[in-house]
Formats: sequence, structure tokens, C-alpha cells
Amino acid sequence: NTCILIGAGLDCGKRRRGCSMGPEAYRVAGLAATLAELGWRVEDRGDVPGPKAPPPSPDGQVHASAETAEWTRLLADAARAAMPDGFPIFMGGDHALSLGTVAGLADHAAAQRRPLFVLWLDAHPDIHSPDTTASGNLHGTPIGYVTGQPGFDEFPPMANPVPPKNICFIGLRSVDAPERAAIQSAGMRAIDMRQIDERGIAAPLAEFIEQVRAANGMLHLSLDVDFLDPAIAPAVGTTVPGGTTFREAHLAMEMLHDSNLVTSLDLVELNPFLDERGRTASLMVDLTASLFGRRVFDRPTRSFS
Ligand code: DIR
Ligand code: MN
Ligand code: MN
Ligand code: MN
Repeated sequence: NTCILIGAGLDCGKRRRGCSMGPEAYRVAGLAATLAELGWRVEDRGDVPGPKAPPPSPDGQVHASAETAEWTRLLADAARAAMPDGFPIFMGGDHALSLGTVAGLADHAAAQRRPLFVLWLDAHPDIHSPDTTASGNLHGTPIGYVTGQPGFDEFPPMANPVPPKNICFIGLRSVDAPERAAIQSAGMRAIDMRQIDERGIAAPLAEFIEQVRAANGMLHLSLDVDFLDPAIAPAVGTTVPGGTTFREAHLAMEMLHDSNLVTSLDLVELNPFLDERGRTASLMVDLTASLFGRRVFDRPTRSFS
């Protein structure tokens, strides 16, 4: 089996820069070799040549929409091109990259006549539109775009919108009023940190996995660094306290590996400029390894002291 690494160093989904260095950090952290050790054939397609982040827009305005729209086109193309050849891993880049990846994956799934499901591991639901965002940061909008919400006129039309019922959020702990209203009115599966505290991460994740399996779906996993607790994953611009632990995150990846349903992956929001000696990049590589079949008993130990 082949996995396809695609550098998506998009850095225009918010004003704070640094995510453009993400793809190189994953390479330096050994993502390709890690996957190869697990028996995967690895093909690195290099970096998608999207536009650089422009200077910060004034507060209250939407930042870098033309650049983000161009990335959306390029990444949708890259996703459609990669899917027939293997399992794509989009090395971000901020979360605005998912406007493009999910759009392309939705086209691929529609061509296969299979439903696309999206698992969004994130402190935030990212369900704004350019009309509802308070920050003006488009990394807060990919779920709004891929579910076909209005307000994205500058962007390529979403040909195959993802039904809100096919989306599952896990790890939520920063949700504003319009986001809460959107999630509730669409009846989306939204597992917040309180639910994880009360039920653990395994039970709600297993329910979603069963939904995907019953529908013979393809499952896209979008993993935001801020899903993790900032104590173990400091290299992200939007840290939120009270995130998932090391074991909760690995357990989710191990269960997803065992499900055999995941067909594509985004690694997003890593800002290597904020990292501590590569610690967050290495954790993201290790989580990816669990998703690709590494098991607890052969996980190497690392020390960062
Ligand atoms: C934030 C962005 N909720 C906003 N979200 C982040 O700007 O609306 N997503 N950081 O992961
Ligand atoms: Mn996000
Ligand atoms: Mn987030
Ligand atoms: Mn928000």
C-alpha cells in the first residue's frame, strides 16, 4: 500500500505566520521513514506551489481570501489526483487547507458513488463563513465551506457538499455562539471535552466509526494540533487549555487504524516557529504512525528533557 505525502504549506488562513514551515518540519521529524518502517510504500510529491501569505488585513476584515481561494483550487486538484494512487497525507499548513482537500475528496467519493465522512479532531468546529467569522481568519471556515454554506462566492463552488450528518467533531472546547447554533441546527455529531471526560474517547468514536462502516463510507481525518492539550503540543497559534491527552489521542488513532476506514489525512496548524525542539512535530508523526498501524508495544520511547 502507498501513502502519498503532499506538502500544503498554506499560511493564509490566519494572521500569525509559521505554518508554511509545517511540511518541512514533518519531513525533518521523519514522517516518510516512520511510515516506511510500518511497511508502507511512501511517495513524497513535494510542496503544492500555492501563494504566500499577504501582510495582515485590518482587524474585522476577512484576511487573504484571494490567496486562500487559489490554494483551495490547487489542493482540490491535488486531492483528486492523489486518491486513485494511494492514501494522501496533506502536510499543513493551517486549517484553511481543508477547504481544498475536502472539496477534492468529496468529488472523488462522489465519482466512486460512496459517501464521504469527515472526522474533525480540533478544539474548534471551524464552521464559520466569511460572513459570520468575527476574526476574519479563514482557517475557522472549512466546515462551513465543505457543507455548502453561503458566503463563499470568491471560492470555487462546492460541487459535492458534505452532508452535515456525515461530519463528527471530537475535542471541542472553543465554540462561539454562531458556531453552536450552526452545529445544533444541522444536528451534527459534536463530542466536546466534557463528553470525553464523562465517557472517554473510545465510546463516542466507536459510534461514529459504526456509522461510517454501515454506510460503506470513505473517511477523511482532519487532525488539528490544538485537538491536543497544549502541555504536550505547544506548537500551534491557537492553544486552548483542557485538550486531549497523549493516550486519548493515540487511542483514537489506534481505533481508526483498526477500523480500516480512513482513506485520507490532513495534518494541520503545526507552527514550527512555536515548537520546542521539534516536540510537537514528533508527536504528530507518532500519532500518524498509530493511524498507520504502529502499536503500543513497539512504540519507541523519546525523551525531551
Ligand atoms: C477561530 C479559529 N475559531 C476563529 N479556529 C481555529 O478564528 O474563528 N481552528 N483555530 O482550529
Ligand atoms: Mn482547526
Ligand atoms: Mn483548532
Ligand atoms: Mn471561531
